[in-house]
Amino acid sequence: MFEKNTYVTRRARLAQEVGDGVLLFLGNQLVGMNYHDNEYPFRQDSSFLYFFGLDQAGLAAVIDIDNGEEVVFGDELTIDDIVWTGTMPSLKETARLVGVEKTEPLSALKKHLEGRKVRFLPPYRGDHQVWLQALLGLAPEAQAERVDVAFIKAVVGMRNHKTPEEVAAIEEAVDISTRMHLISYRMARPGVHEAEIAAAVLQEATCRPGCGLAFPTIATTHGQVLHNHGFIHTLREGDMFLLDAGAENPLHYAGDLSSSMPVGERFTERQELIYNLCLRSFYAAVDQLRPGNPYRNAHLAAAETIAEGMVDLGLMKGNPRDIAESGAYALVFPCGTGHMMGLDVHDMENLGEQYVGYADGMVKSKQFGFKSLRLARPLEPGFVFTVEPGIYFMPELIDYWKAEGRFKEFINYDKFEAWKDFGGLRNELDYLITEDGCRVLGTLRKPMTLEEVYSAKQA
Ligand SMILES: [Mn+2]
Repeated sequence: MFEKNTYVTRRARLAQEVGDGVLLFLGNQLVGMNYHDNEYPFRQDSSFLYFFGLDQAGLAAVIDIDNGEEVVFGDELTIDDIVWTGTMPSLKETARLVGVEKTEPLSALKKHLEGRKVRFLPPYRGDHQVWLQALLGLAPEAQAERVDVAFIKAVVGMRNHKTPEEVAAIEEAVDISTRMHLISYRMARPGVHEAEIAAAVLQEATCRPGCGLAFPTIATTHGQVLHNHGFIHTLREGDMFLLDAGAENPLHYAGDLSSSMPVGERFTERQELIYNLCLRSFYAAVDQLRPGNPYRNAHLAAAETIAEGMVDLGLMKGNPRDIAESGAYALVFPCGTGHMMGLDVHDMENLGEQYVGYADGMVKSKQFGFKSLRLARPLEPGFVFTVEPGIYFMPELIDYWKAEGRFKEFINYDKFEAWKDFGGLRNELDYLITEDGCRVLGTLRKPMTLEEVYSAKQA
């Protein structure tokens, strides 16, 4: 964990910003995979980590603003527990490390909340919904509309601005992530299984104490399928391989990178062409990264660059800016250019994209393509996010739009027929907004140019 003062200061600021009531934090619990005691790896709730730093299961906490009190609720180990877990520091001792003097058994939490103005964050796990029901008498379906917007906004306002110690933690995660990717460049060869590369990437993340994956790895020769977790294919000469993988550092800050590479020694001519177009769209987005400029402009710059390339290839027609603004670009780029990143790889997505990635008064589009833009708001110093435009030829989507005649003023559907077997690719890096611009995170360079890709394969 960070120094005690980090957590004390964060809680004090949160209490001041919300103003009154009792702020309730439910820590995560162990969850059974196929029976109770065969558990998924434990991952603490990120807001709980941010404000209380305690990385163990079965805790809750309150910041009682009205009474000026902070309490961590949890049960001390009994001798029955110790037989299985060994001796652990007491909750009292660990709570003190984050500046909380008062601990109580979990059973005391309900009484603490009775008759009080309780503010809570959106639950994203079934057991939290059941727990909230037991604590507050609110049925799960009634909880979404009772979440506390002032509480959410205060948490988002703080967590969206990374401090130097958080940036250092993220850079540690990004460096591990880069090492994971460098392995994939060396491994992607004809005859290798996707699963072998996924396993090697996992090994690189988990061989460091306290580290792990920040999200399930994508390691695929079918990059056009955006979230492809199957690992069922064998790499063949002529394929492209896409890796989207990232590590968590021991404090659970994330890195998130993507790489695209040829399986053989070099891309084909057509693959090189699309790779370079994707790279140009990447740097067109990066050119827009500075305080005050909405990230939506970075997305539009990437979309316009891709549209230009599509026009040059005869796949699209018209003015690239119009293709970008109309949403027609989404045929080959159906997702957003990037997302906030921090303790969660999609930072605070559980609190609501509207609050995290959009400023007050900005409305998130419902249109295909734009609706997947998780980050659009004007950028501020301390924001950390990804940049990951991609180009994807998805036969199902091409056929679907073609049948509808969607955007036929911009799209030469007949030309697309020859590209349906192309696949998809992207690169992804992580950026920090500084006082006067931006900087890429991490001290190691991930291959980006064709020359770098080819030499990483030889390394
Ligand atoms: Mn990402």
